[in-house]
Amino acid sequence: MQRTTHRPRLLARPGLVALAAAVALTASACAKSEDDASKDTKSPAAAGAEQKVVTPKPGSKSCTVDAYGGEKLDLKGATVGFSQSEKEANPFRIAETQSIKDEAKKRGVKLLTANAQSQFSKQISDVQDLLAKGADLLVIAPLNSDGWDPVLQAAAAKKVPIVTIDRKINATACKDYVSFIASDFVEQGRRAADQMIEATGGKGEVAILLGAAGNNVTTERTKGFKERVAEKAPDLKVVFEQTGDFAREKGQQVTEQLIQSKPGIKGIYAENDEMGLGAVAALKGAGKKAGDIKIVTVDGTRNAVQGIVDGWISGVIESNPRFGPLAFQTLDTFTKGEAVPQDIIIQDGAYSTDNAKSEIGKAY
Ligand code: GZL
Repeated sequence: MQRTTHRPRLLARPGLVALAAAVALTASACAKSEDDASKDTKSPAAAGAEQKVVTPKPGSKSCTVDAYGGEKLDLKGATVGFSQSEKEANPFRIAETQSIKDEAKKRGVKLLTANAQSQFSKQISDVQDLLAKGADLLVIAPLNSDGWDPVLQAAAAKKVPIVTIDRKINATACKDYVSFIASDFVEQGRRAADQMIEATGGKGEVAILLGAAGNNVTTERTKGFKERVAEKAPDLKVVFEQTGDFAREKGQQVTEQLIQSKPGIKGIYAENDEMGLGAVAALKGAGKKAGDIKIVTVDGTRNAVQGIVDGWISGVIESNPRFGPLAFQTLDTFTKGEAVPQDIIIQDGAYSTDNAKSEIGKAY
């Protein structure tokens, strides 16, 4: 399966055209060849090509600073606060934070950052702290989808607009936050199912290493996978589901239990690469050979794509964490008074045995 990239569809409304055009520029300007990417002077985490292409969600409403109740301002003179959710042990988080830092630096925007170390209560206090330190705008990568009211009220009281990236918060667009920029996680689950069906021949027992609870990524990646399996491979049965909390160690522990309790398991769908790599470690520890059990994961980290090359992993669906260009383009367009989409869906690539070796330079 070849990696796919799409050209963004331009929309009729001026603000959205400006955003889409700018992002198209960003995407094309950054869609480096592998050689260029290898010469990238940025940190390894952000070295890959920016495969960010944008399709404002079909039917997405737009948001303007007037409708939101904020004030126009010059982004260059503003302070942006970035709240990261999980500890930077996961390459997804490392690349995401690096992308935000790189874009702020490129645009000459003052950036304050905070990392919640995967503790939701800390993320709430982090954001309150960013507001207290004078952030004029906020970019938040939420750990959980619920529990944001205290922050939303505090930001609204100071008229500080919020752009959310990656995971969704259950709140009102263009009132509690301006825009939500993310992958289509249900589609990621569907594409993972396609790869699992191909790897297993569509028959046998498979397990799901679920992501952490309390966020839309886990629910939507699970939904997409199960729907697709039911639709395309009724003889492929999900017989085991347990959370690995998106963590490598937990993914390994759960897989160790899995192969004891389900010795005939044929495939493992890991809802992120870290858990998938934990599963590989468990299989190696149990004396399995590469390919004995088919593993499909989601993210697109370099170690997981290398796992395809080494034969331990069958496929990786990308979840591109490089939100920097899009997040700042959205803030720039919005603070100028132009309309931005309330929902921006990025389009992700995929890796398989067909392209893992040639495209690993785009992994993070
Ligand atoms: C997905 C992101 C997920 C990654 C995991 O956008 O929220 O969180 O897939 C991370 O690696 O833990």
